[in-house]
Amino acid sequence: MRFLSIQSHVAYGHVGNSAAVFPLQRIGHEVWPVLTVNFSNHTGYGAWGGPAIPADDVRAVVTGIEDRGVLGTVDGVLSGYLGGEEIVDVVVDAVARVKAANPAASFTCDPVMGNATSGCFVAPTIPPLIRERVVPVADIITPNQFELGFMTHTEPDTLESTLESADRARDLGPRTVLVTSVLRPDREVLPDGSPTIEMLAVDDEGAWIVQTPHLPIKANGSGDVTSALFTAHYRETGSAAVALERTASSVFDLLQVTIDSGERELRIVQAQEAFAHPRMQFAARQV
Ligand code: PXL
Repeated sequence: MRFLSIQSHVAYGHVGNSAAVFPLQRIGHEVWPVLTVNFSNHTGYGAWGGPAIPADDVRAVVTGIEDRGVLGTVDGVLSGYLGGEEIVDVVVDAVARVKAANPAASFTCDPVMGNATSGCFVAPTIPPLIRERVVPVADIITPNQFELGFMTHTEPDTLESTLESADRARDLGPRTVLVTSVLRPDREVLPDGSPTIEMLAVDDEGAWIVQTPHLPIKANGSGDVTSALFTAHYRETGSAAVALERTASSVFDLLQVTIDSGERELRIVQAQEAFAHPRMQFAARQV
């Protein structure tokens, strides 16, 4: 498949396209990265060099691709962290242009706003724009539990309330919702005492959940890899359950490789086998 991926680029480390592109390529997909920022490193360091790309320049890249006559061959558009309000328009416009050329193309929006630990870490103007302008034109959204709550004005915590919030999110437009980090108050503890975390996928066919050990790592970019892999596997197989299992398997092993390395940045290259041949060590259960 071919993906048009409108996301950040960082020279050092792995977030945005610098996290999502290689895993997609490693599992056999063509990716056309459209860069929204060209930073030295992710913003989690508190300081960085390099420019945000002006919205008109980002748009010009999409127009240039359109002028080659190839937009209709795009199977999926991906978006992630939106650095500014003007980028929202560029993404929405790019999706409209791709869909005009190929109505079967999908749009996956990772509605990056923040998380339960850090709260909202994007400009306060961004979340309402995501909710009102971007999510309604998305086919697939990949919020964490915090973002799901913001989007739906709910406070998902139990399995039941998270499923309900996912349905509210589907009322906004997208047919498929992947909730990337479900931390239920009554989540299971594994026999060895380790905590668990879950991912939940809901589409027209039903809802599935997959549980993995909750690894002690906060890695910027892991959500970007998750959203990209889920989209690719989901589009390829049409099965939310299979996409969930493959994605959980790959991302868990990526995080484990990263922890074992002692490095701060995701070990995207070193973990490539986990993308190419996921071990499928976690089974999805229908809920
Ligand atoms: O992972 C999302 C992301 C995207 N782009 C930039 C970031 C981050 C997260 O830190 O800093 C520039």
